[in-house]
Amino acid sequence: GQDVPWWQKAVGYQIYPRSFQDSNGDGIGDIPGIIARLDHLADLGVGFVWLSPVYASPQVDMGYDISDYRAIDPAYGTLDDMDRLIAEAGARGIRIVMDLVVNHCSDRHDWFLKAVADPSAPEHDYFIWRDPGPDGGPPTDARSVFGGPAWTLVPELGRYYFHQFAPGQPDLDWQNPDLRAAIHEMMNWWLDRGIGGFRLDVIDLIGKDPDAGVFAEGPDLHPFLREMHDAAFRGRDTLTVGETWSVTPETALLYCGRDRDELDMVFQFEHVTAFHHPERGKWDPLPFDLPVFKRTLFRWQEALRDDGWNALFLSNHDLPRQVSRYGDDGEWRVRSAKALATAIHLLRGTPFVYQGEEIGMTNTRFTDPDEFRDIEAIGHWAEARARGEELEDFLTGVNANGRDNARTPMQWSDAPNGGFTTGRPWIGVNPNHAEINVAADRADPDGVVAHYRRLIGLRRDRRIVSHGQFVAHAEGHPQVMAYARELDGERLSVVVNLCAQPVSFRVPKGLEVEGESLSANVTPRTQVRGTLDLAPYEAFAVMGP
Ligand code: TEU
Ligand code: CA
Repeated sequence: GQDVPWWQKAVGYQIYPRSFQDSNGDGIGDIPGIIARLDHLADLGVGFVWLSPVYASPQVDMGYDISDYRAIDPAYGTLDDMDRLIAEAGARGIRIVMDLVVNHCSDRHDWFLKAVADPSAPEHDYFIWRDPGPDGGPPTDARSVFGGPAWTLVPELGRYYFHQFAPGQPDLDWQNPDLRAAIHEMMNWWLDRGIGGFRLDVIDLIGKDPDAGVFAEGPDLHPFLREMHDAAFRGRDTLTVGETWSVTPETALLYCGRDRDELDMVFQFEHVTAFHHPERGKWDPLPFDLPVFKRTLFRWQEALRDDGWNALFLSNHDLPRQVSRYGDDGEWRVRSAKALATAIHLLRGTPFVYQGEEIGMTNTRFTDPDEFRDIEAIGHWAEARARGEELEDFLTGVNANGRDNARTPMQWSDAPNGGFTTGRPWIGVNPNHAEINVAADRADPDGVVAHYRRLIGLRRDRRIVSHGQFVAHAEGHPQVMAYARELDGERLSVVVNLCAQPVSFRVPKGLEVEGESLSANVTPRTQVRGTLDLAPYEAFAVMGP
């Protein structure tokens, strides 16, 4: 079809390497394990992988603390394994987009070791150092995302360094042009190796001014992104997607507008944070509210209607399993997993599938802090306990929104540990792996995988799915998400009942269509008009003139 970037017709698949497939029995997923599972991705039809970090790392934050940007962590494999993954994936038409964490590195990175050993070393100024505050304590009251202060003292220097995240993740000082040049050089080193692009971790933070208390979307952010584009992306057929928790529909085009020469897409999180308590955040989840959910997604469809491009997702390695958070992980698990996929995959933008989402994997249940592996939960439990909070209250939040829910091992079969490892897994496998696993789901022609494969195929093959204009409908309807896509006189009408009750849905005029059933999770329909009796979690799409 018309010359559009490859990633506007492709679906991404996020792999969290530690939990995807172990190949050597040490209980930790690895790159040879990923290579062994590429046929699963090829069968799904995804066009690229977003690979969470596999670089050398002490694993304080599961690889989001990089100690050598040009080395693969031995637990995951070698650079040869990485080259093999790029080649094997490429042979299946799948690009490898790597996670790049450059807002901070690890405190075990050579740069930081030199910075501490010798204040006059050039690497010292790759980081943000400040003298103690007037009381001898941290320079400001900034807090770490993982609990505790965002400043840590290096006694031998008598100075504090800034870390938005763990003390093991010192922020890099992007004000330093030598640091920026070193990052750009490393990015080109990877791009020259044949990767398909980057997912840029918390990239909205690199323009920070900690003295002014400005952390996200600082004054230098866009100049730095334009410089990065010129230094590493210009002229390459890559995909760049920024993780930007602070972005809004009003600021999105500053990142991904066609004439901005910065990034191709950004991950926004308004449909996630809409259900976080305003004060207590994710640890005190608000009940799902469909009109709020729809209003957010529809607002983003409008905002990027003529420029920019949406990244569409409900799950990732930081988020709870979507069928538990937004669907029904009990009686209607399979059908609601398909309904959520239909709702997201037929919007305008590039959908991302998180490993396990394609078989309707669910949250797990934590009963003891010893089961936590995520530094964020560990850090926030320490603060909650210090505040005298009860464990069961904190566990409610962890079981609803804790990041470890997404990090339990991929469930491949009903073998021990779900076929993920023959060893002792680094994190507990969800007990429901005996029923919920790839082998079982694939055996069902009506399984969740089959539904995802079809949706992914529609994006690849039907221009109305990839490029049709979005039209919102029934925005206020409390149970049904309905919208249309329109292109060249054709309409694709999408209707999704996102609740466990039957619903009688009066079709708005602008949504009416008669024609071909493109997708259905109950019975195929060819008509959208009048009043429809929708079954619980029934979802379908009909295309016609
Ligand atoms: O996440 C950014 C981030 O801040 C999230 O951890 C989020 O704020 C948190 O889950 C509370 O909702 C990115 C990575 O995706 C995450 O895995 C890393 O831990 C973090 O940055 C630091 O690199
Ligand atoms: Ca392993």
